[in-house]
Amino acid sequence: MSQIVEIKVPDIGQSTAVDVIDVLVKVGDVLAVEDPIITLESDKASMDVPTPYAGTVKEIKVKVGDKIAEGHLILLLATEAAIAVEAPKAAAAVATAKAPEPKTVSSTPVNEEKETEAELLHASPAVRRLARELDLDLSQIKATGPKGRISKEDVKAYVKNGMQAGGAGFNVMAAPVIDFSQFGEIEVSALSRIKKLSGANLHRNWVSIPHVTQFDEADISDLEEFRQSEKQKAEKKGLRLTPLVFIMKAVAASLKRMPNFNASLDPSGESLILKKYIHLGVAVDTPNGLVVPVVRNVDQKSVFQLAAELADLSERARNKTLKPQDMQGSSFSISSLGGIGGTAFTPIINAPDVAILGVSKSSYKPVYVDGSFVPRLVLPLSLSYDHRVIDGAEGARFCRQLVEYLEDIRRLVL
Ligand code: CAO
Repeated sequence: MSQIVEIKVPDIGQSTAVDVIDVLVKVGDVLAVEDPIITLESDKASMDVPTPYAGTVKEIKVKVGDKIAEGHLILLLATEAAIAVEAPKAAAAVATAKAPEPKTVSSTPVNEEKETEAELLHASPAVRRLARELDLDLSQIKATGPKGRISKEDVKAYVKNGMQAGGAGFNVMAAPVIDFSQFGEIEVSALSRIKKLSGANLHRNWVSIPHVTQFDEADISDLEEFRQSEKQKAEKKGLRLTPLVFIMKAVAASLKRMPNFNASLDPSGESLILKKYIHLGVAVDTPNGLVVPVVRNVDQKSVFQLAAELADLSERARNKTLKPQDMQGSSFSISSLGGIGGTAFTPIINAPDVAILGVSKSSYKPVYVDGSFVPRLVLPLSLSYDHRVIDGAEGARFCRQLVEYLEDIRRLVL
């Protein structure tokens, strides 16, 4: 006869709450005793929590991002009374938690070949996940942990050394360690997990890609008039029709005309991989840092569909419910600071894309038309591109193409 048991957080060796960084099981999974069910991460270490019973997962009571401590309910498990074994003692659980074995249960779709190869390497699920998120090959990372394990510090050191950029290390002077409290009162505030991850990616992209940023301006007075005329219709559908969705359509049309911008450089640096799909990464500002969800097949969608998807993705980015798949597969990115302000900026390319469009706030400017200055709404654009792939002239032409579409969106249907 089966019975429902509550699986709670065992003694994890610290009294304060720690982050749930991975939920390794889903409802319906059949578990054996000691199978890891969640990964926790404290300031010092990450650890897997194993199930003390065999059984079938009935209900999961935690999610990634929760902060939990000893005794917190993790999940409900249906067990056969006959096969339920005594829960491991707290100390045993701690021992397991301190030395988690590599495991393969994962909610993240991964390249199976890579994973099998990676399984042979010693690294905790949290370290594997970090490596996956940073798109690093574990086999390239030097392990310095006990028994040849790859630690988080090893991953960080690898990223810092810039070894993944074709072996081109950057030997810069280490930043000095300064005790700022000698100059006045200070407070130390930990960086969020997203900030740390995106920081490592941004750093890699900034140092490994030769960026050029091309600036341009589009007269969007007519577009704005059209947007205002459609705004109410959108509101009735519960949608916000911001300039961004029109910009996305104009970018998609420009990418079709200039496919080199919708591409990735082959890791060998020998060829360009041109993408037949147009998936746009859109940078979203969240309280925890920058995330870049991807809107797929932008060329095939209406501005209303794009507005709905953008609202959904940015909402999920802000309440931390985006899935890894939602942030994969971009072929070009847009970073819009138009809702905030500024006249121009130099966005960092979201590798493996080869270009990113920065959008600043439109404003009325005197524009010389037919012999006199008239007030026109002008939108500033900043296009950063990878100069290994794109020449300066192509960069300027792409901006001009985009401006033409934005200045007369009727061209989008041609
Ligand atoms: N010029 C003038 N006004 C603009 C504008 C522009 N370029 N872009 C947006 N606006 C207006 C919108 O129309 C809206 O006003 P109304 O409500 O009156 O229509 C207001 O500004 C706010 O827009 P928004 O920012 O909420 O919406 P969006 O569709 O433009 O952008 C999103 C959505 C998710 C991209 C945005 O909220 C965001 O997070 N931006 C920040 C991205 C970021 O951090 N980039 C930096 C990355 S590099 O470190």
